[in-house]
Amino acid sequence: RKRVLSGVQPTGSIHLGNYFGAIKNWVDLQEEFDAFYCVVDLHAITPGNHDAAALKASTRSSAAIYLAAGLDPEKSNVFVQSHVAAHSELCWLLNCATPIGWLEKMIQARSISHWSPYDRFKEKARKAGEDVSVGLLDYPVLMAADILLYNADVVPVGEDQRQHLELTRDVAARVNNLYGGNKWKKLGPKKGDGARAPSGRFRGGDVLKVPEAYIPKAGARVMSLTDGTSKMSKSNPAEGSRINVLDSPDEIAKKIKRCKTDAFEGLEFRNPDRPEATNLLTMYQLCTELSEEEVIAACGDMRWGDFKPALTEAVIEHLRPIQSRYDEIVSEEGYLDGVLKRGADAANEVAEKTVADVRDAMGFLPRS
Ligand code: AQP
Repeated sequence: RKRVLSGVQPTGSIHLGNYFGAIKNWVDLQEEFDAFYCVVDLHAITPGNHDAAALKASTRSSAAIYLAAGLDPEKSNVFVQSHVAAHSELCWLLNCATPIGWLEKMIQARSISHWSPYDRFKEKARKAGEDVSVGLLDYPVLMAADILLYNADVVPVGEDQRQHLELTRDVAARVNNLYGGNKWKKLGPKKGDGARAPSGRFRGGDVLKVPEAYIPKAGARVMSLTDGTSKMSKSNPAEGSRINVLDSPDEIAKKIKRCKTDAFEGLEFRNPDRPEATNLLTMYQLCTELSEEEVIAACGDMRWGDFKPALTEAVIEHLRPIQSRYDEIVSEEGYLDGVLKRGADAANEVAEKTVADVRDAMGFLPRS
């Protein structure tokens, strides 16, 4: 089976964007793939000034939301990134094989609108001021390590992450070029052209599998409630800009009541002058699982005053079963920890093997 790997950063509450854009798709992918889904806590500390207690709470609650949203521990390995030490170790090994210019080029290449790594870096760097951390520049290498450790075939990330996958490929190819010649590879009975090793193995071979830059059909994009042109985000200081998966019905109602709309008649998708209309209709469509035509048939003639309660109801109803599963998961003593332990054990087994191969190829003395 092909393997899929993905994760969300525990940098706050998981919102409808993370859920519809990522987690909900993972649930479908677990049927088809050997699935590894982690809470990427090591990525969450790149701002350099995180709150330790909040990180812990957010890591647990993110993992519980993964399960509540439908990830099945019998089908998916759900784990916390920092529980698999190989992520940090491989990141360091890759750091030393990655030219710094590759990272600088990534953040300078202004591309794909506000989803680009450039803007992510600039925005976060601006907030951090002079204290901007090395980790913020380096996180694409950590992401490369995440992917390469598991030989992932599929990495379900948004278009914004395409550059990261390309960097991952480049770094893997460079490690293979630099150190592949040191790897002893079994070539079977047929004679290869490498030097014969004592055990009958031959020199040469790839240390890391270069992943295909395959990005499956992107999940839905959910935009901010207060600005239909910027994405819904955990780090937006305005709480009213997002709906969290764990928001109470009252909070959801309040946020939708106050969300930005426009002064046009009727409701429509994709009018470039009406980003909020597109976003709120999309949210309605995602929550009701209706087609676009059905949404327009039901709501096209509505005024905002009628649509907002309908949207509120749809969001609350969609989230209700997830929230009640969440409550069960967190109240069952030891359940979540058990799932995360089994997930980390399975992840460690794969990741340790990869990092051991890299260590060996790079010339580290094996521990006896
Ligand atoms: N608004 C969104 N719409 C659709 N998908 C989204 N994702 C994030 N926001 C939206 C997807 O969620 C996954 C995990 O995201 P992440 O936690 O790694 O970081 P992010 O993309 O930067 O998400 P946030 O919520 O905006 O976090 P902060 O504010 O901490 O940077 C990814 O697959 C992403 O595409």
